[in-house]
Amino acid sequence: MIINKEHLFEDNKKDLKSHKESFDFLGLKLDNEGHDVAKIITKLKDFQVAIPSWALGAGGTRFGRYSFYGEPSSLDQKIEDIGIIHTLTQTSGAVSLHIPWDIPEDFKSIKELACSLNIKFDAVNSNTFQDQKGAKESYKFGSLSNTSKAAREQAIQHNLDVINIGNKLGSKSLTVWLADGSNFPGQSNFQTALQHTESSLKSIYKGLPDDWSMLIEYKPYEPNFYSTVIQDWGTSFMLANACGEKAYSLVDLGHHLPNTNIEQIVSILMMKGKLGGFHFNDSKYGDDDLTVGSIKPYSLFLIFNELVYGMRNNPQNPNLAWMIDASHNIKDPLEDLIQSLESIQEAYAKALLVDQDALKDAQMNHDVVTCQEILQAAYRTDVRPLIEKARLDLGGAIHPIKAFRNLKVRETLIKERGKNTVATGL
Ligand SMILES: [Mn+2]
Repeated sequence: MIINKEHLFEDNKKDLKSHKESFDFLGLKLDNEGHDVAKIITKLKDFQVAIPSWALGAGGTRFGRYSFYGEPSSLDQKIEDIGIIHTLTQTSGAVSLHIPWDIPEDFKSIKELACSLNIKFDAVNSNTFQDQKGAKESYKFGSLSNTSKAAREQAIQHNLDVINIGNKLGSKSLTVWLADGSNFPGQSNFQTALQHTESSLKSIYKGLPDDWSMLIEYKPYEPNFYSTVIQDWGTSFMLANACGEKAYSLVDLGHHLPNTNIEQIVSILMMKGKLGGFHFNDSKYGDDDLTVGSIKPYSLFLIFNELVYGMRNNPQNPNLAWMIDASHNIKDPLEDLIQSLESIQEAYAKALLVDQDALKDAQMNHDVVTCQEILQAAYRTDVRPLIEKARLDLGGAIHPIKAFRNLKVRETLIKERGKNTVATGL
């Protein structure tokens, strides 16, 4: 399904008047406060978040999975789904492929399809957390860290194959997330496991094209419940430094123990020029993979405040690869992604409103109350009219969820694909 632009234009008409009124009101207020509204809107328009190829179908837990009707059953259909979200939101102009779940059969045609929908190929993701059909070696006891040289070599080769696939599509980065670790004390030698991991990552790094980067993700626990080899940002940072200047840390919001100060991690990594990518989701307890901004929107804002600070003040840090890494167990996956995109844009827009100079002054004067006032004044601003304006200017929907329903997207997908399709890899 491809959204008919004329139908979308017609649908927007219903909300045009109220949008304009709220935008004019907010625009005037921000203008009076000294903000450059046009510049903020340009920044919002430029902000694109990749959708992972595994997020278009219903997710599940180890207890079960409830499928969603009309799910995409091929890579083509997944890219079409991202095209639908991008047409409505104008902020998801990239796909992040998971290999081997989504290896293109025909590179040329998949590139043409993505191009026709204005979708770029972002980071490619390797998978050494499960055994693949016909694989000689098992990852049951680790991949890049395995005590078996043959298993390590198989995992290294897989990552090199993923780079090769990404290269044919125009990707420029490889994301490595390792499930390696141990379930019981004494099972694994911490030092040997880390040494093996470092040397395996260096072998992959050697195969990286010059204009590529390697993003190293960390996670404290799960699937292993006693130790994880790359458990935290410090370990990821250490490995990125050991590999070289094209290797970076990747922060996934859900990959932290409760109450970790993620904004501080973001800030320090950017100061060191080593924050390469970002995975958005939200959580209450662990790696819950919930809709972005659904549980802790203020934390998300504080993280964006540091990201904006870093983007302004840390030229040593590269442009970030942004991606939503969530799982949709009970919602329509496309509606869930639209909600996540909206939350990301909201947090970004609010962070752009923080008066960094005034904050610095207040910090210098040890005026703690004013510091909080400055942050919360930005956070409490309802920035939705700015996001609507950015979308509308680009031809998107004023209210993407409403448009999704008014244009009967899910009904059409079910009609086209049937009820019982299942997205690959889930
Ligand atoms: Mn992730």
